[in-house]
Amino acid sequence: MDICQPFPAEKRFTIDIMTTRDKLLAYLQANPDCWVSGEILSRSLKVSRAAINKHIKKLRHDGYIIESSTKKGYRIGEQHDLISADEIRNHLTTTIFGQQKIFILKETDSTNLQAKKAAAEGEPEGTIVIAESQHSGRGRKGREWFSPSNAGIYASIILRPRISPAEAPGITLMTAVAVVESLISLYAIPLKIKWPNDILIGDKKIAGILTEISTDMDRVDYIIVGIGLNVNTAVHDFPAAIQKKATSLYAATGKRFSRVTVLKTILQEFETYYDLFKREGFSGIRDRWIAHSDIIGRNVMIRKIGEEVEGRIIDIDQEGVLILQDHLEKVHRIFSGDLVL
Ligand code: BT5
Repeated sequence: MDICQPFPAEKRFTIDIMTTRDKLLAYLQANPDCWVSGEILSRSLKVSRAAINKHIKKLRHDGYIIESSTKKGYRIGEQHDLISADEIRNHLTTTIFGQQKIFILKETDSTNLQAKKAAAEGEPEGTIVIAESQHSGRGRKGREWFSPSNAGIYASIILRPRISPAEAPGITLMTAVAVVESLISLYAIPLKIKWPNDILIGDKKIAGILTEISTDMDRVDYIIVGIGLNVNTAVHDFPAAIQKKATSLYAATGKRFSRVTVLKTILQEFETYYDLFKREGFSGIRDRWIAHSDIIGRNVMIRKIGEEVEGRIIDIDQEGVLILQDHLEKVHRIFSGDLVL
């Protein structure tokens, strides 16, 4: 079909909080690859043709490819999944995360670096920096995070919790629970947390978390939580070095997903678990973390700088410290490191 007739606005958009821009985009996306006349759009959305024109220009500026024809109207191509602040806020029921400033960058070095700058300039808790792509996306210890455009979620959140620096690693564990529960609730995908900051499908990594902390005397000034999640990346697009150990929602299921939907769900879950963490510390989420991590009772090796410890994980304590028993029955408290199963 060539020319499409969208449904009347009142039938399709019963919720008032959608902006004209959201509705316009939803109209076009609901009719991919077919023409929607400017007149119908203006009538349905109850705005002037000039207003439609203005919004189309803004959408194009944001990166949407929208064709126009004087005779037929407007047409958007399929597979548009751009992240915008309006779409994130649409129907979002959080009170902080997603409700403060959302910086959307087409390309940046690292959203964690940009969020740090914003935090140092005084941006409040809940501020988010998101990038379509990162050319210096970072993992822990200076490792790289592969961040191609239009495929993944690269987001950094500013937190200003009243906790001591020693409690900060619990934020990574809490974030992992929030990300895993978001994806399970949306798509019922079997995921596991690999201590401390990886999320896996089978033995392949789908997401990583980078938590960075800035202290002021013995208190936390701010924490940046960076989340990298592979959504629509195809296996052959991963660099050779990680092709065998990385995956995405698309690679795991064969389906493409809306990054905005995933991100919104993560923000909702993040807020729930962050509130719980602030009230009860890690002990409030410990049971869930254990259920998602499948690590207690397993034999592992923990690599730290200049040191390796081998043994069985016998517990994770109320503060989120791993308890490992080596073959001499010596008990080690593990605060950080890389885990090898
Ligand atoms: C992490 O580090 O897993 C933390 C990744 C955090 C990325 C986010 S994106 C938004 C924010 N801004 C940033 O600059 N960073 C954060 P680590 O545990 O050190 O794991 C890094 C290792 O994961 C690399 O050495 C690769 O082996 C692997 N890797 C890199 N890119 C990957 C990807 N896209 N998917 C899966 N594995 C990847």
